[in-house]
Amino acid sequence: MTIDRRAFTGAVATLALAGWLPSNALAQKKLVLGFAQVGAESEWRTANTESIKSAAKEAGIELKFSDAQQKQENQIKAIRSYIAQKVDVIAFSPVVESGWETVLREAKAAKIPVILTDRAVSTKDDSLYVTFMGSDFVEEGRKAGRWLVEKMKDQKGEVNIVELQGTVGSAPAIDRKKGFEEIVKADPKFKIIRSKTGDFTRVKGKEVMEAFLKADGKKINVLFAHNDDMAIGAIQAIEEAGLKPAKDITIISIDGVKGAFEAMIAGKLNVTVECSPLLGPQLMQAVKDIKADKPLPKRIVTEEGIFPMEVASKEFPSRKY
Ligand code: GZL
Repeated sequence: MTIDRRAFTGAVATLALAGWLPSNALAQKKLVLGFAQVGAESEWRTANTESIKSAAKEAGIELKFSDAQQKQENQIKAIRSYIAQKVDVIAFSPVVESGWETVLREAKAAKIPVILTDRAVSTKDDSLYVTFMGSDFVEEGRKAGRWLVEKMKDQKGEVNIVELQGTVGSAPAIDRKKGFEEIVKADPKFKIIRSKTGDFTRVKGKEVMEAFLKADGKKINVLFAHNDDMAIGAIQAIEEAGLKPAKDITIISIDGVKGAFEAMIAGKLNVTVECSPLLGPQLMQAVKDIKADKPLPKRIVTEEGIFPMEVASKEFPSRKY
């Protein structure tokens, strides 16, 4: 026999009001959040997980947490288990944009609200989630492009760019590419000569950069990496090829994790565009607001900056991730 969580809460409230239960009986019922995380692929993801876990503890929310190891089928399985457990709210960071409508309809049918964090899903039916909180990845790509255009404004000849893309089909990979190309395509001297996914990891970032160097070596002027972890892997490949990162090849990346600041301080990375993983507090507030029937905007955008190597030493001590 399964007890419906909401009916149970209503009964407890009635009994408490009638004085038949201690008035704090309801107060003891913790909100339960089921969170299906992408994986642990990068420094960014680790910081994001830490933010969610510590914020849940701070907010007194019971957190059920799963790590999908960057596999969509594992995230879907986790969401289905949260539905079966009748959690109060489900939240997740969709590893890729497509393929979510069926499981989101199951959550809707079970009357469990869903919050998207970090990455978006592609769906025409935005009733399938309450809100999407996270960065504007297109703007992150534009910031990277604008920094490069400014840096290369006096460069007369061609500027050959290689690109390390994030996970194929993921919102950050699609949108960062879109924003970067929107800016650099305005000047024909910028040419993206190679572009391949490094799946947001250091290992694959190094492997793909090794292949780029083997194919185009001396022709490469710029590396645009969709995240710091791939850039850090690529820096190793560039050094092993006998080249100087951030000097022989200008390197632009995104996230703003500690490893990127250390690379900039060491003079091996030129700039990182901030993408904050610290979504935990905002997520917990949204969970509480939903359960208190407070309206939430469909889209909550995180405010972010850009950090060139010249400011890295000054900024590093105050970085939170
Ligand atoms: C961006 C996030 C991306 C990071 C990567 O919000 O989804 O996934 O840029 C992480 O480091 O793996």
